[in-house]
Amino acid sequence: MKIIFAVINNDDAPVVANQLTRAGINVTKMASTGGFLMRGNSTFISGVEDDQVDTAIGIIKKFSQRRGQISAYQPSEGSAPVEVSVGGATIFVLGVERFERA
Ligand code: 2BA
Repeated sequence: MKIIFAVINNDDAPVVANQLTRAGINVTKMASTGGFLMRGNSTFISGVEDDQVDTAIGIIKKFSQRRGQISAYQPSEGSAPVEVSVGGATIFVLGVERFERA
């Protein structure tokens, strides 16, 4: 079994959650904030069997769009705001030592 963490744009989160659920993949959505832009995003946690990992990642990639967003971060005082490319999704896959439902 694996656990997938996926950081997803809030605008994509509803459709990604819906598509994962339709594919029989359980998911928990948590409200999160990106450390660079300090804007809200969504972190999905999904515990899946090994043979579901590629399906889950495929769905996340398919429904997560890459977007340009203006960053308030200024490398030096007075420098102009810069546009950064955000997403589609930042995905981590970790092994699960033990899983139980109580
Ligand atoms: P943020 O930290 O708000 O980052 C938003 C976007 O800003 C990033 O998009 C990237 O294009 C840019 N960015 C981030 N740090 C930067 C820096 N030090 N200098 C210049 N540009 C920078 P993504 O890479 O697509 O990341 C989207 C969101 O995914 C991030 O939001 C963060 O919440 C999460 N994330 C990305 N990489 C991560 C990692 N290695 N570990 C944990 N979370 C991560």
